[in-house]
Amino acid sequence: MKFYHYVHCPFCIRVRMGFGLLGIDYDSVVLPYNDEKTPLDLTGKKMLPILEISNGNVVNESLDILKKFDHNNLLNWTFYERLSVEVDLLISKISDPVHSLCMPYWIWTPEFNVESRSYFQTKKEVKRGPFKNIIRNKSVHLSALNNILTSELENNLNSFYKSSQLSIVDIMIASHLWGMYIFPEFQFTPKVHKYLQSVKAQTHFDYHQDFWK
Ligand SMILES: N[C@@H](CCC(=O)N[C@@H](CS)C(=O)NCC(=O)O)C(=O)O
Repeated sequence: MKFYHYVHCPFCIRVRMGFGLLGIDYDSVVLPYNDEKTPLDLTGKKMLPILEISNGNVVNESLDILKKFDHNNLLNWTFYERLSVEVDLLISKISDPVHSLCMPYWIWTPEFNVESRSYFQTKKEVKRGPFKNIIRNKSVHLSALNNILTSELENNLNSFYKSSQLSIVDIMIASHLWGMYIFPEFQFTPKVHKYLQSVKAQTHFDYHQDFWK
């Protein structure tokens, strides 16, 4: 199976974490962000992650990919279904400041080259404004994020989110938060850091796995 992904993309990280937990092997293909042809040829959409199971058999939604392989319900999908409204809202509240803060830094990691960096920046600045202004206003995004983490995540951690066992919900939360490890002036609280590191350990996640190839 070929797994097409972007290293920084939280939805792609979701699948990497899920596959790690489920013990699913795949060929990792990191696409340059400016490669429009490969995803369009595979699915008709410029959106990753994409899993190509066999020729013509492709899946292109992170949760659909994982559901397809979680035959023993190790990720506890019913738990997510029960909490989906609050979890989706939490993810959207987390993802907004995280994306704003991390995008200007993601582009300097080895995943990007001159062309893909410029493509990414131009595309994202349409929605969010110039990256340099985002960083100038970083305190707004940092306090929004800290607020959510303290008031809506930390107090709901019972080892994992509202549970003593890891579920797909934790993979969704951790994959969205992971980007903040790249942000120079930010530190997770010890409790949230410990939580993220437990998710990492259980899912055998290695953010940098494709950088050293
Ligand atoms: N609902 C999708 C969302 C995937 C998604 O938003 N992917 C982004 C990267 S984080 C993407 O491919 N964007 C392409 C672009 O903006 O050019 C999923 O869960 O897989």
